[in-house]
Amino acid sequence: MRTETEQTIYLKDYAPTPYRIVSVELDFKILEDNTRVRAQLTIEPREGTAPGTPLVLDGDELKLNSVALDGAPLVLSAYASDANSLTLVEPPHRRFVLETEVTLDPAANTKLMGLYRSSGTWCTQCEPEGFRRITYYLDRPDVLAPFKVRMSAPLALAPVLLANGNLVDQGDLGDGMHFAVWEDPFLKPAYLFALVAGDLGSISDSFTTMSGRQVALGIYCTHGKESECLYAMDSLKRSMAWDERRFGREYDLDVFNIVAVSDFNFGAMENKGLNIFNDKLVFARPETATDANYHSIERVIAHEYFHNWTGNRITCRDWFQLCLKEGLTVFRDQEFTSDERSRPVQRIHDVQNLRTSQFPEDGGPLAHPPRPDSFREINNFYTTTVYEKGAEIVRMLATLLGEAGFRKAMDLYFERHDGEATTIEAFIKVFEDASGRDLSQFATWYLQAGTPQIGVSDSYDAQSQTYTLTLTQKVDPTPGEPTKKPLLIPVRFGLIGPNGSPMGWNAVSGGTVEGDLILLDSETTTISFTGVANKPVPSLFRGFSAPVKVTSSLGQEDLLFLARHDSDPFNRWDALQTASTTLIANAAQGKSWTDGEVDALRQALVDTLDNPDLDDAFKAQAIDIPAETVVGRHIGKDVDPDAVAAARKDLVKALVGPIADKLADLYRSLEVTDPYSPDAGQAGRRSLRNGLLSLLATGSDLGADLATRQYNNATNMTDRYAAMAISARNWTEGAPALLGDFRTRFAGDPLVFDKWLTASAQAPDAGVIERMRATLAAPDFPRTNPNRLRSLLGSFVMSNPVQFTRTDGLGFRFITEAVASIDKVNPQVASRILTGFRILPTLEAGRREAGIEALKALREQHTLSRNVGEILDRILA
Ligand code: 0A1
Ligand code: ZN
Repeated sequence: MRTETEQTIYLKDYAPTPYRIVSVELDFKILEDNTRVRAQLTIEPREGTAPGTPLVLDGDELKLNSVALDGAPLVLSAYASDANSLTLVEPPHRRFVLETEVTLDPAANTKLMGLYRSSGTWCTQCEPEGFRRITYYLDRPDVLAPFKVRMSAPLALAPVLLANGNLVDQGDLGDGMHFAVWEDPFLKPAYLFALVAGDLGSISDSFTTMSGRQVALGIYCTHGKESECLYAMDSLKRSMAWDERRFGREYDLDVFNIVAVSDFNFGAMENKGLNIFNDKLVFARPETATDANYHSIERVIAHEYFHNWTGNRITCRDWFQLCLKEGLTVFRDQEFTSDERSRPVQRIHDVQNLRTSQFPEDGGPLAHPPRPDSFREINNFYTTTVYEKGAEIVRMLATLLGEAGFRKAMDLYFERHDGEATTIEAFIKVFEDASGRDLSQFATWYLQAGTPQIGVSDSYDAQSQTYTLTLTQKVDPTPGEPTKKPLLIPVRFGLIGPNGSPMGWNAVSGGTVEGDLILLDSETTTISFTGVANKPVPSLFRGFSAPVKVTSSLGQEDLLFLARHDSDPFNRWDALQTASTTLIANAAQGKSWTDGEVDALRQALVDTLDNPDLDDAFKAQAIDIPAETVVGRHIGKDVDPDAVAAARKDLVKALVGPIADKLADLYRSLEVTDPYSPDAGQAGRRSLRNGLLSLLATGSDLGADLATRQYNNATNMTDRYAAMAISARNWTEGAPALLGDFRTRFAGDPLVFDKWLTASAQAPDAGVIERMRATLAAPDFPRTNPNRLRSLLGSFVMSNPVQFTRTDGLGFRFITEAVASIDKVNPQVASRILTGFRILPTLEAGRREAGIEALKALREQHTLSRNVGEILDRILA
């Protein structure tokens, strides 16, 4: 295979740069055809740097026009330059000013890193290593400097000129050109640099901070979309208020701007004072956005805003520490949504997400620790492990320290590290110092990959009224880590008596129990509880207190007992999930369920639906039968996705059959007649109604018609999309017509087109690949837009296991061929789609071989980017 470069970067090689950048002045001349960037970097050697040490600045695909030192052009022998670096052979041993000029072609930048154009708007993406595509620089997060940015552009093309910080000057330059100067007083790494120039509409608002300062808020977008930004603005103001309340964090500039763009590699970016967003995470109106879209907008607006403290004011020393800002910020956005909406419902949502994406990553060829110690391409490490497992680790710290202890530690973190680029070690140290606890064993969570598997066994001695619980922990080997250390695992728990109420105990021996927490710190922990009057049912890992898999000793009967009686809503939900996952997994492996098992599960579902004390959103989650991919993961190896799909369908039929009319009545009764609102109450009602529709479509004859009717009568996108997607996933007779109508009805709206692409890619019928090929080959398919590509191809690999893993290899080859062509345009998007192949080791041999063959062909037949090359090698290793 030929890839760009094969170099591996190691954390152990970290060393500070020999020079520091004291200040940065940038001048952008933006013209229709190209952009000229002049940089004035004031630089000085760090203490201890030997005279004559070369200064090596990073570049990436740059074209150098000129270079000068302290105002005088540099002679050729004083520097060396190519597209990827600029080296001053022997810089002065004192403070000096380096001036460079480069010319960029933003319109040709399809990688969407650095300065590029999206629908005519000039915008930037610099995290993690995009700034080096704008100018030669020490492009790493531990180089912090104040930035002043001057930009000029044609007024007609770019009346709006934005950058980080505060606007300090602007004016007309004649000849149709104008300029603006922005200054950011806060020291920042280059990855937080941003600039936007374009013809944009906007909405504005303001926020008064807790110390009484006024902050001007703006959201910029394509003209005509302004009213679709109002929910994002509302979310922003709520985020600002919440961060003051929960963490005492106040915003620090006079301006906070957000810009929505159509071409973006991720969800959004936290550039200081100028967040840039994928427009799908800003625009919302009821007719085109679903409740889930509103929920994501609220969450991501909050996430990027919260980065101002956890990421910007305190940043990462190097990219191995990415989890320092991302895990913590995801934890913060999860907490925000929990406080704004329903805590149990949000927790279930987050755990579902962890189980469907992080667990498969952690148990497959792409497993890596939240803080990795080597990489070839850092862009491949913006993973669910760094983000979501990272958040779980912070949540465990919060659990261990308690609410007040956690807040005290966070206060210390902000106080101690404000203005610094720091590390996971320093973060842990703060928690140790604030709590007096030794967290050295806990730190292993950051350093070790793999999901711990917890074994549970128990016994009860009636005579001595002693209940004994034995918990074991084990982590399977992951790539490069054959042996594993035991972790410190907090288990929030309770014991439940035969009548369903909580049980107490007199004394505990054999392990560490703090209140309702058991702390596991070794491979096996046996704890005895005395004074337990009856044999209890244990409720373990309440609220999902640790990111582990539990192999429970509980049978179906005990699980359904928990589903009814546990005071912990998470464990009630989880008991139902485990009960149905086990039945489907066993059936897919030839061990069918008994009528009694299905009757009991059905009754538990009905009792949940009938319970007036539970809210609709929770009920919707409770009746959700685990996806095929979740069951496949539970089986773990030699998985036959056809058998799993068939078993899942059979179980839903068996559950729904006798109660189809009751479910249909309930479905009808839940129609929302009030005007649309995205609030949690209304959204919960819709999700329950759509959950029922899904059960009816898979498990009875009633669903297909109900879905068609719902589609036609829908007054909002949530209901219309659900009806179409449910029809497509069950490939009902009406599905092709609904997909056809949807496509024409919303032609011209790219974000709605994404919904069509997603639903189309999930159709389980044998014709799906042919249809996707035709979609991709259409001359007007926007091949360079990440959202379109991810909606079609990402949805297919992640949620259509039956067709993706076909035995004839057609699904695998469809994806590898697409990846090869996308890689030439946008390697980040290509490599992310390729990660879907991490499923291979879990598949039965025929499918696995077909997948490996497709990957080998990709490696042999194409010149691949470093991004794709690394993922490919790790999966094939
Ligand atoms: N820091 C952002 C994520 C992000 C990473 C890379 C990007 O472009 C390649 C864009 C955004 C976040 O956590 O939201
Ligand atoms: Zn983030």
